[in-house]
Amino acid sequence: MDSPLNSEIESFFDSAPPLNDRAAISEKLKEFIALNSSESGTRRVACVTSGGTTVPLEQRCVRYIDNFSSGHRGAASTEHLIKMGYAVIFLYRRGTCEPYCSSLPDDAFLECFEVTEESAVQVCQPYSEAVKRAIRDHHAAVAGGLLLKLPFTTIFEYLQMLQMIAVSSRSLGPCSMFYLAAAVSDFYVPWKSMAEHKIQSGSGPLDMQLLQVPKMLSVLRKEWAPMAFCISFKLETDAEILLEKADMARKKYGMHAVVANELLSRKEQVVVVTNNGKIPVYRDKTSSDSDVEKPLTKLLVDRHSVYIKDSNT
Ligand code: PAZ
Repeated sequence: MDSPLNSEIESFFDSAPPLNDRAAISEKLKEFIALNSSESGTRRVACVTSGGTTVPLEQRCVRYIDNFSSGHRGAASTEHLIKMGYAVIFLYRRGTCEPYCSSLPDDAFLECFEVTEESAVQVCQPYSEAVKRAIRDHHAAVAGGLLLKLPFTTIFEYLQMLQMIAVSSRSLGPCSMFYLAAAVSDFYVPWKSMAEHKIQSGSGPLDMQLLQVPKMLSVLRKEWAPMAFCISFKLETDAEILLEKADMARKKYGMHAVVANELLSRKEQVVVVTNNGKIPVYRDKTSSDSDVEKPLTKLLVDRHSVYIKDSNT
């Protein structure tokens, strides 16, 4: 690793605070990958990233930079991928949407429950079917070894965990998919130059320089998981530049597809940008409980099938 980009990446990882539970995460990954690989046939495994990373401004963090991502895209896509036979490593921002929770009520958690005359706890009637279904589907996916949930908060945790997942899933070869829907911070404060204690407000305006987070997509493609099928997402607020930026990212980072979406319409339509065309994908508006993630994941799974077939010939 001696290019300027690689030395930026090295210095990002060198300066990152070590992951608290690295050994436990590594063990979980090892078990999950082993469970889904067998001599009779490896299951396809997708790493779905979801939600936004934070950028701490202080080591004993009181303040941080955040972004809008709700994690809905990642959570819904995970459910569809599992339905289509994938095992999913769900790398998600703590506190954002999780798979099988989207049909649960938005009401405060405690409003869904009541205490019976016999002092048992039960789910209030209007919610009971949705809660039962969510619990059943979630527990079946986890117990069946089809869903591994790994939470992150900061950009440091996210990138370290992504690297661990990519390197651990190398043995899956082309059966591995990266579906990178998380909104990843573009700028950060290096840990070593970060204030340890809460920044004081008495000394006038805050003057702080943020470094650019090195782009890890090309290193993911070339070094961490060179055989994996990789899909990244591109979000813009200006529809005029969206498709061009998505295509630039596809070429620059060697992605197999880039999903282009615009902030306000992202739940209704996206465009999948590939080397042989731009394919618009729409939510089925005739059904109120449909989502755009269903046709999107179907299309990408079909592309992944072709990729696996081509890799094996
Ligand atoms: O998490 P969400 O459902 O609210 O939004 C999904 C999304 C817009 C974060 C995702 O589709 C996406 O574009 N992620 C990459 C964002 C980026 O360009 O960094």
